[in-house]
Amino acid sequence: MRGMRYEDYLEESYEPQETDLVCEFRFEHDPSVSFEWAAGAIGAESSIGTWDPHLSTMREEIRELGAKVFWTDKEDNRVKIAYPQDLFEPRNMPQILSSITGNIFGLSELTRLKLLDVNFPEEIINGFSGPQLGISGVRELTGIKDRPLLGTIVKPKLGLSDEQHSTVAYDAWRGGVEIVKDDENLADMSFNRFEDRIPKTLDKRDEAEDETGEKKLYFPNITAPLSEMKRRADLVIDHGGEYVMIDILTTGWSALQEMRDYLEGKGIGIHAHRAQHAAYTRLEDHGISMLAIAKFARLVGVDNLHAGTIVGKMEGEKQEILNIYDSLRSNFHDLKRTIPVASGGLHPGLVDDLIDIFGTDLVTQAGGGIHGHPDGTESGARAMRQAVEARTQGIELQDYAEDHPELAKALEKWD
Ligand code: CAP
Ligand code: MG
Repeated sequence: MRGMRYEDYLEESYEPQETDLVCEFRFEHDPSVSFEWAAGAIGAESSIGTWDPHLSTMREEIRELGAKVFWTDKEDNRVKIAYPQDLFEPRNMPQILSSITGNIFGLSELTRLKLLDVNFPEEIINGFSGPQLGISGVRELTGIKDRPLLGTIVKPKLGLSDEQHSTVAYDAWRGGVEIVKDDENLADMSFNRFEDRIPKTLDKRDEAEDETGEKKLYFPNITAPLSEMKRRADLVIDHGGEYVMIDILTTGWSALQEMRDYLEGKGIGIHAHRAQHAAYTRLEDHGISMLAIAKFARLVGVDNLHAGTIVGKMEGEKQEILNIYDSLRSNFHDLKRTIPVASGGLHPGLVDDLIDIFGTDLVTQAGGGIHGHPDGTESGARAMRQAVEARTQGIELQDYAEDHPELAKALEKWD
């Protein structure tokens, strides 16, 4: 039987089938190998191949399972690769990612490799649950139809006691945000026990709802080993919570998938924090794009996903972030839509820019930009709400600030 060299995985006459999973990669290679060798190596090592072309165990029918590098752009070192869906176990995101984001990133001659984009065949899409609430569900839950949802992260991110934490949350809700969330590294701490924080903060949510007549949401961070996450989710549900927050990259895809299944039918939303993403996404020429990660996350089933701000403190290229927002919010098969979350360095003075750039289907979160208000959390939340009101009524922020002192002070400090 013919051997299968890396170059044999190039098949530019191949037309991808509807049953193929298709990935786009960009790469750089060592001068000791050709473009074709390197492109083929990506296809081979992410599907059925290895370095020795002459495997005594190879069978003619197995060759068909090989990935096909069907499109190449030598100028830009980009390739598109089609993978037959039989290479993948449906409903097994870790297995899929062990293939298309696995060994290939470490091949010696591939000096750089970035997974830019991925498109799944219908059978794989249909195997996953997708978001349980989606954008329509979270809008229904909050009753807010046509403006961005407003949220805050309790700050300082670590150090407050459970009592202090719940008071900060209460102040923010009273001031006018709908959502209060824990920070990504807040779990069950010696100074702030999960079991104490949850009932206290959810009680404060109830109080704030009674006082304001508005629906309020708390996103407790349940990030932990899997069995513990389930226990913490149960605790949240038992105390009347409607959402949990998970750091989806540090807990991992298996845990996320299991949690999504665990919450099925319970109507509980998942707020996905993407802490660690920049270790994969930040380098332009190596890693996994945030667009690809967003697609994995929506498929598995997160309702809210941190997706970048363009105007805030976190790095991110404008067009790339817009593509991520589009992807999360697009109508796609039967999957519900995931609401993108803009977070990091935001404050009331940036609300106009955010709506100009992203429209209204997003969550706008501000931590420092609310708790850093000169008059405290409640005023900070009020200022944020006023900024959105101004925009909704078509009034310039500065004009609206004339008779809204909280907004005026926020603009004075940050704008
Ligand atoms: C924001 C934040 C968010 C990051 C996430 C923080 O706080 O709580 O976790 O912005 O970034 O800890 O930095 P501030 P991303 O509002 O005080 O900046 O959404 O890019 O993953
Ligand atoms: Mg944070």
